[in-house]
Amino acid sequence: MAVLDQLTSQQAIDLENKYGAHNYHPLPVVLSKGEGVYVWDVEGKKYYDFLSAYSAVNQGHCHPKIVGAMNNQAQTLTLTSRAFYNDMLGRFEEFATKTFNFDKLLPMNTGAEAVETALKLCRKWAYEVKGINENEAQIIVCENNFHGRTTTIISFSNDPVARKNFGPYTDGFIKIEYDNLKALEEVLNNSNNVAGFLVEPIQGEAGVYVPSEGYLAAAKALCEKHNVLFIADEVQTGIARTGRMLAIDHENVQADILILGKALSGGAYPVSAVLANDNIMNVIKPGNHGSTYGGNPVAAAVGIAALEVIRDENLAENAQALGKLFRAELSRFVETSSIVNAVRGKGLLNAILINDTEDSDTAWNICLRLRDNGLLAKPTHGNIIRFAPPLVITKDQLLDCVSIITKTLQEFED
Ligand code: IF1
Repeated sequence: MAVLDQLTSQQAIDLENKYGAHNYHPLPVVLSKGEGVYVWDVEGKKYYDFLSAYSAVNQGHCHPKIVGAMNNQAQTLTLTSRAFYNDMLGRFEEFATKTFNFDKLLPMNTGAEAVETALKLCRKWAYEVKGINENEAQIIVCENNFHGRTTTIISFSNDPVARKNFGPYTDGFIKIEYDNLKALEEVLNNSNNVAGFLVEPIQGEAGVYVPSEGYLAAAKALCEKHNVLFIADEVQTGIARTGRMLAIDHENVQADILILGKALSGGAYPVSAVLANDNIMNVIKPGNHGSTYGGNPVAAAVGIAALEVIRDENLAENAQALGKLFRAELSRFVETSSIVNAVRGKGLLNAILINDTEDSDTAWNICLRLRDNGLLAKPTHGNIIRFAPPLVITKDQLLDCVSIITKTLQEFED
């Protein structure tokens, strides 16, 4: 069989099982086409995508403006490395820094790379500006965090599956309870070596935990009081997903270091970035940090187009309005449901809590049935199902999906 011959779903699955590392347990569906809120499997069945590649495809699959920008740049100049300048990076940096109100941007590729960049930047600022003794900087993180999968990042994870047998681990992190200001204040009052506080504005992987109203603003105020950098990981919550350009915008919080990824490229190409003002970013000198692909012309062209689509199609406003509708509709179902305990989220980052134990396969079985019924979603931890469609979804499409979800859940009621 020639490599590009049409595959059946089973053939594709068998190939991955035989030749691919088993670092995922995908839902058994093999996708071959995407457009807007829809994806198709190799047999031609159509689905609503309610995961959006974990909020990377906010602008919808294969958005013509983003794909057009990528195609055009890919036929012009793809990669120069940063050994030379290119005519696209500065334009992306200017557009993105003005969009998010920062002096400077450091371009990377994946979210984890951007998180690692932010940690290095925070530490260097701590030694050279704040004056902490070298190698003594501490960065506060939250229990049940998810910031990526590099060795340093999993060093401060408490997920045994992501962490076990990858030691020895990186030092210099203090873990506190999420959404607990007293825990943050206690650490800040008792240590002069704290450099930063790294936080997800909503904990996505942990199960779409939305913190108490005012938590982020109060945490930022505590950081300011103690000359500690507030580092917002908006890789999943950013780029209009929660109904504002950034999730921290709901509380008018300006991060000291902002981390972006995923939908910064609309799912077309790996693009991530770290943004900060000069008093922080200027500690980075030539040779301190970099990446072969970081800031390449295609990433820059795609990043500009992806941000223009968010702006021009008012996707934050759409996420805000349709997110409220989604939670209102699901809340009505929850009132009389024996299988769903709650619905929670912000904008179009939502989740339902299934009335079963974490180690049950009920949420998985519900996702299999949702797949059969034409909607793709996946459980996060155990009994929580995340719902995150592309932000280009219309009201009619959303109500159609609410109908699919509630009818499917009905099949699992007692
Ligand atoms: C997987 C989770 C989501 C992220 C936040 C940084 C990163 C992520 C807040 C790193 C990435 C992805 C990774 C992907 C699945 C997905 C995920 F389930 F892993 F936790 F979304 F919740 N900060 N999240 O959510 O970005 O390096 O992946 O570009 O690893 O399975 P990345």
